[in-house]
Amino acid sequence: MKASIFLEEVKKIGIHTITGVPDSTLKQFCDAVCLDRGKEWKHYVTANEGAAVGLATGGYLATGCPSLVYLQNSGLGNIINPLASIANEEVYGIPMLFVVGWRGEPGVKDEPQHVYQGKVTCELLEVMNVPYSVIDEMTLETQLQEIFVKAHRQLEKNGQYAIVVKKGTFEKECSFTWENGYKLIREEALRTILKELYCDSYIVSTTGKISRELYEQSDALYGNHDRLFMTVGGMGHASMIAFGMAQADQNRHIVCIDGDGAVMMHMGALAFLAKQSPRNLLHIVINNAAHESVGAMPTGFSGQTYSQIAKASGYSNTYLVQTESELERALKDARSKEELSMIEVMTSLDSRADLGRPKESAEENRIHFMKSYHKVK
Ligand SMILES: Cc1ncc(C[n+]2csc(CCOP(=O)(O)OP(=O)(O)O)c2C)c(N)n1
Repeated sequence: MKASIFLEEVKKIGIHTITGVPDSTLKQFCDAVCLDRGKEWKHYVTANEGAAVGLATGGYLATGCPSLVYLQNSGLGNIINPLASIANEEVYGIPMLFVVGWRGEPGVKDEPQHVYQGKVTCELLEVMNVPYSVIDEMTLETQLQEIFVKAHRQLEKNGQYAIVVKKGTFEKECSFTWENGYKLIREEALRTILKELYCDSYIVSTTGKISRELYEQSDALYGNHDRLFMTVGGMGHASMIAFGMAQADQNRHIVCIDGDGAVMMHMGALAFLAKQSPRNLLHIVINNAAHESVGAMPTGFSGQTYSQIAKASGYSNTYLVQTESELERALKDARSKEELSMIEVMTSLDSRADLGRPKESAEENRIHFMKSYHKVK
């Protein structure tokens, strides 16, 4: 299906605002919205999916028009609270259309973080009182029109409706590409970080390609990845996992390797970490100004730097680096200081087409990580 045809239907039911967090299943849809050749949409990439529900609520209060909120099904967790306690018909009754990318659909092989989430996706919508239809590459235009008739009816009753999108539904029609102007390649920066820190630290890494690149690079450099805990799901929570470890044993050095989109998703963690100021935690943010792992859509960030925000929040040391040698210097300096530090590394949008995925299950990764952590105690 062409995203442009889908968007025509969206327009017909009186939606002018599109907001959400990108997803690889919705890549073609997101590209079409970003390109917006007809300048038809108000489009906002929010910090997290719950924030998009907030935006849609305000938009409705001001205009009487519903908005479209797009998300990967992992974002359902982030929307549940505002959906149940603001938008639901038993509360304010705020109409909105959800477009949900379905990762982990039962019977379709997918990554471990998507399996359970995929299984409960439709049940979650049912329990949240959101009627839905599922579309895939076989869905005909006439069937889509019928779905939009149902959605429109539901929105007119001040309810919500969801269109659940299976993998491969949207065909490639146009491609939104851009450059952020930075030269350092993320995977090379990660290799430098591992060389400097892997042997005497434990690493908690964020969702997406950062973890996949760290996995391959630690294997290439050290023949194992036992000191790496990959936060494959729970986007935005890696720094709190790292803090949980750091506070439990102050004699261990913990490194969180985060992405800019992930930091933004739960940015309150920065203020919390600054207040706690663990001396044994180094927070590294790989900033490419995009959700690169799911198609490189720019984040909604203002252009201030995360290191500025960390500094203002109360981190003891912050560094902003753009080159390999600046990164090496910052790593050495931060490691010598034993105070809560953030190193923000500006990187390009490049990644390898042949990048692999972890070979063992998430549970096996957790077991190996804990064994390596407890063995040397
Ligand atoms: C709650 C939630 N929403 C959306 C996603 C889909 N997702 C996976 S990785 C990713 C992008 C991460 O961006 P960033 O942290 O900047 O790292 P980058 O991919 O740019 O290295 C997104 C949006 C997700 N996993 N979880």
